[in-house]
Amino acid sequence: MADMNAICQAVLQGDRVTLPKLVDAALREGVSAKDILNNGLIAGIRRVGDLFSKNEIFVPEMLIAARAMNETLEKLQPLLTAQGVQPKGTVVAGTVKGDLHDIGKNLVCIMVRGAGYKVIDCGVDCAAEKFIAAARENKAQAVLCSALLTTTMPYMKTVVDEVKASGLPLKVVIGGAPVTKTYADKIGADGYGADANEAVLVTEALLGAAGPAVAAKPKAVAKPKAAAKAKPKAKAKPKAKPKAKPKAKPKAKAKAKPKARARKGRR
Ligand code: B12
Repeated sequence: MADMNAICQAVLQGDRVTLPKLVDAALREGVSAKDILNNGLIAGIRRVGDLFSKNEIFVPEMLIAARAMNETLEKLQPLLTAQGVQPKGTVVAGTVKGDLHDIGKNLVCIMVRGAGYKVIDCGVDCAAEKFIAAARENKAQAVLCSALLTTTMPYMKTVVDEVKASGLPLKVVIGGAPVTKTYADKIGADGYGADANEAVLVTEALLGAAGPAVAAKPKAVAKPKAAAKAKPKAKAKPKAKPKAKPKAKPKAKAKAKPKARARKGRR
């Protein structure tokens, strides 16, 4: 019998060998691509997002999981289209003008795409006009804007202002290392996310999570072995215990979520 929990687990482990085999087996058994997407793949990538938010896995594990998920999604895409599964919405994403950092933005794109949205990646060094043109062309509902430099962060206000001036029904969500919830509120952005998982949660909150690709809650899934191996023993801590290194100035929306990753230059 098709094992959705095993698919979920394979995403979590980033296991590019086992995952397509499990998906093929499930398809052969007659499970719909939509069920595989919702109850296996999305459930798995959500778990990845949760663990990432809790600092229980880190960027490399998240990228490995996302790569396995994306490869499988590409394979499932024709079947999903044939079965009439529509994306939950469309967003455009990019790093603002003057800024070439794209690792965080790419993670955001991967996770939001994994959550069932169509993501138009505008790349780096994006002027407001580029975001707006892409949103107009693709009938997007939101702009996800990233900045990593304190010198480029103020350009997010230009994006917010120009989006408002465009008259398009677009939400603007911002994020990136120097960005805070307070700053997002100050410039009139509609949403802020501290990491790629929050990018998904905020997008869902603003655009609505309901739709054809809503994932069921995953069953208990073990942490990826790679993550456990990668961490030094000293770092291992019981799940319920609060994090040892809270940030001096936590982001307002981050629900006291500290970042264990070194973030020099973060405000
Ligand atoms: C890698 C890196 C580079 C690479 C970028 C490669 C690439 N393809 O991205 C290169 C070498 C090109 C680079 C160049 C520069 N860099 Co640099 N760089 C970094 C570094 C080390 C890591 C950034 C990173 O990828 N982090 C990992 C990702 C996963 O985290 P993240 O980007 O924060 O994204 C997460 C969240 O913020 C959030 N998020 C991000 N975007 C969005 C968007 C939305 C909508 C949401 C909801 C969430 C969200 O989700 C992500 C995933 O969880 C940082 C140091 C640091 N600790 O951050 C410096 C850093 C950002 N760089 C810095 C500087 C100064 C520069 C340069 C100016 C250096 C120079 N003198 O040339 C240039 C600027 C070039 C330019 N015009 O952009 C400074 C910025 C200081 C400041 N306060 O402004 C930093 C902080 C280093 C430092 N401590 O001084 N850099």
